[in-house]
Amino acid sequence: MNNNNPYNTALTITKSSFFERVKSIFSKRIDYTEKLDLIEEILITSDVGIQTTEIVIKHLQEALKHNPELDLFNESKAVLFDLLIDNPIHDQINLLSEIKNTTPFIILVSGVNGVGKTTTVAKLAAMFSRLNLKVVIGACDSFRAGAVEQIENWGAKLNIRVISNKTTKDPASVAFDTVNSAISNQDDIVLLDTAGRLQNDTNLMGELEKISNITKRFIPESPHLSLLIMDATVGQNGIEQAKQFTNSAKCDSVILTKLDTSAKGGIVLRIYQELNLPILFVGTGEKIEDLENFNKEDFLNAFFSYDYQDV
Ligand SMILES: Nc1nc2c(ncn2[C@@H]2O[C@H](COP(=O)(O)OP(=O)(O)OP(=O)(O)O)[C@@H](O)[C@H]2O)c(=O)[nH]1
Ligand SMILES: [Mg+2]
Repeated sequence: MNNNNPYNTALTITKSSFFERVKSIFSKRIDYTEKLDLIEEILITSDVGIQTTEIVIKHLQEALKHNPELDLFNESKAVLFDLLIDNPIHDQINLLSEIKNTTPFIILVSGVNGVGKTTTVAKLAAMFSRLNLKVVIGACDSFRAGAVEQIENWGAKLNIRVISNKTTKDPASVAFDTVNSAISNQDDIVLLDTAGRLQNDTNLMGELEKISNITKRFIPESPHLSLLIMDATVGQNGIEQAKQFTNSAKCDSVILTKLDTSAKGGIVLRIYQELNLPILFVGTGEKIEDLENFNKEDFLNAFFSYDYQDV
């Protein structure tokens, strides 16, 4: 096992529930049909999703016809690997070169209540700052009490400018002030933290569009990146909510938070398969440095790193 793999710790809970059950399958004296049924159940309850699970099981059934001794565990891993599509447009290296060529690079951050948007904005701001990029944050959550103070506190801790306006309830006007300020201050990156909202709240969803329209007044092709923040612990409901967000906020990429507290790391597969969105980063804890680049090899290696052959 690769000890530098950041997902080994982040996936501890997923792995313990997933692999404890895989272990029980391989220790059972049952035939392949029963083993496939159990693998199917495990994939579904780890939140890999029905569509993806069906693809894996059909593939295993076919492959077993040719090789009855097939290593089901490694074969499942290989199928899942192929399903995690590469998206070169928004991988981290391309992101940095896009940022360097576009000033200011505007990032809109949205998502359901409490998924970790504000914390992720702070983590991203800290990461970009470490790369010597000049960052400004727009406190566009004028909805929840205490939201502006929360991001201002992060700004003070990280020494990063935060633009806010406690006298307005209009987040688009804060976005306006932030982009305006970024242009005069020659900042590299604008991060817009927005209020948590439910996908069926048409007013709040409309606000997201209004924020995008305001940034377009300055730079027509902005926001350059629309990030959907998703909480790894939410499962099926989160996927349905995300589908609505991708319509309203035209999301390009996902940051998946709380992977450290989730038993359902399989949601990663569903984001690729059902939302057709790449994952740019994952949140692996509450600390400012707990943000990792998403890398599919590392992720699947950690997901499948239980050595069942020792059982
Ligand atoms: N364990 C863990 N906790 C996280 C992670 N990201 C955020 N959190 C915690 O999740 C809680 C909510 O985080 P916020 O950043 O306030 O979430 P939000 O989406 O901005 O919330 P609203 O603005 O109310 O919609 C906080 O307690 C964070 O510390 C993560 O990757 N892992
Ligand atoms: Mg927030």
